[in-house]
Amino acid sequence: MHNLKRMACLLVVLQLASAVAARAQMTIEVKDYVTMPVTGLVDGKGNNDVLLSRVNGIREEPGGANRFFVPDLNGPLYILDKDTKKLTTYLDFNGREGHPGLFHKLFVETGYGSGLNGFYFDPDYRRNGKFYTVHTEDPKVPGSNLPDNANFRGLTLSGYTTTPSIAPPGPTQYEGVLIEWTDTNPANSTFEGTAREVLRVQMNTRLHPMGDMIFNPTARAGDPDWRVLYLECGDGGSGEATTSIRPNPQRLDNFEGKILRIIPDLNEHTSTSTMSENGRYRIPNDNPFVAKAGARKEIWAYGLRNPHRLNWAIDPGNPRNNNLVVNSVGLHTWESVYIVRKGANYGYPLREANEVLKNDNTTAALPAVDRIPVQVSDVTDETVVPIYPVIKYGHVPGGGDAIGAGYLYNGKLLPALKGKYIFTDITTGHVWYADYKDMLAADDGKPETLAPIHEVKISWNGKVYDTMFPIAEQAYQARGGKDPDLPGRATVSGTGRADARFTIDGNGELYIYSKTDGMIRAVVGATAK
Ligand SMILES: [Ca+2]
Ligand SMILES: [Ca+2]
Repeated sequence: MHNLKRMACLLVVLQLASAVAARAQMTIEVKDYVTMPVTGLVDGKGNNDVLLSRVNGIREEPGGANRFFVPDLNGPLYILDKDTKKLTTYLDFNGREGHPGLFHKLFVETGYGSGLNGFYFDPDYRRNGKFYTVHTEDPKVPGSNLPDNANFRGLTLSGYTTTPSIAPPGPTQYEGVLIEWTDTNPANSTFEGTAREVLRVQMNTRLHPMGDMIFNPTARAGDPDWRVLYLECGDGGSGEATTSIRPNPQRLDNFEGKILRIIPDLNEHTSTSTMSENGRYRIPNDNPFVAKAGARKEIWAYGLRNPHRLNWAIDPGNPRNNNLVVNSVGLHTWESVYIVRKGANYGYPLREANEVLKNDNTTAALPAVDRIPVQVSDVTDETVVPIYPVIKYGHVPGGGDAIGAGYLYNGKLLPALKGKYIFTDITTGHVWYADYKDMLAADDGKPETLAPIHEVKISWNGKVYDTMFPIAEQAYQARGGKDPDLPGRATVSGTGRADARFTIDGNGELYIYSKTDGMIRAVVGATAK
């Protein structure tokens, strides 16, 4: 009896302890890492020139070269020496109207994701010097769509040709272009070598272009995923339109609202793939729609609005838990994180997060029979159960307007973040984490189960903040920014965009960058208490 009582007591204590642990406040410490050159305007009035620099991630060069490659959506691709913090312009994509860069039709003016919006190293970069970029072009700008190497003489252009655009149904405005670059001498800070256009995709509007891409970091030579590229294509604004383009994210005959899976190198996986229509890349035979008449064979998953950040969550203890994860920006109601499954339909624009999206773009509860039609060009007689997110948050105070990048932390510096998926809201600058095990548990086919998310505070220069917003605000003002708070449109934050996103280095350590203030900050500490 006495023992039982003591055990009951112990249980209560244990439960209390776990409740306290669950509520422990996570705080990350961030430190200014590098100040990016201003490529916007301190008194900007437009959509994108209000941002001091449109830094769009950090990619660490494979092979221990101690260098970051840092793309700015406005055009420059910098090399950043990790020791000296010196920035060198390696390539510049902005060749518009007297700008010195490569592409006369680069489109950066409007649309938050427009410009140089994709950069990724080939997994075999150390041996082959290859990397991939995506940028947006405006076909209406006069002139050639071939690269202009006048200021990048190391780029050999003999034999360079563009490819026919692959267009979605309906009117189109802009194009996303995927290019493979081969630097014959990766040891220096200049480009010398060749480039090859791989894919050109037209989009209905300037919204939600093609952009982010990633290779499976655990794939090795001989594996089916080795050097196989996952490439996201936003819905081009189609899904929220009230015209005939609205079903495009659901239609399997186009690339909008999809995650694509292709083999850029024509010499790779030749016996287990087929040649693409444009002859510039291959398509793996195990893609889900290769045998579906009228469907694009490149599609891996579909029904997404703006799946603008891809990441691989790697569980060192259990490779079966390794997953491609996508953060997708919602319309007026929900922001979502999805675990990417082969052939999955994430529902947009018939669903937003785990609700119905109605034709008037408001949401409603799911129907009792939760199936949606399969569409190739027209609706087929098949139906499918939509796949639902594992994380969502709302467009409400304390939430945000647009989800940023997220990562399952696998570095060494911040043990408090082990096993946690950390992510931002772009406009409000909120930071949250979810336990990865909760995300896996929520990936159960049940729309109502979601991983709980936990607010993360931010310590910077000796003070603790609830969001990245006041941090970006102080730096923006200090750098001469003329907006009274922060510039940019945002509904929930109300007074501008913190524009905060995470990225990781080669060791999986976190950095947070903000376009508004043009700063990259390193995450140097994390405590939960
Ligand atoms: Ca070089
Ligand atoms: Ca679920």
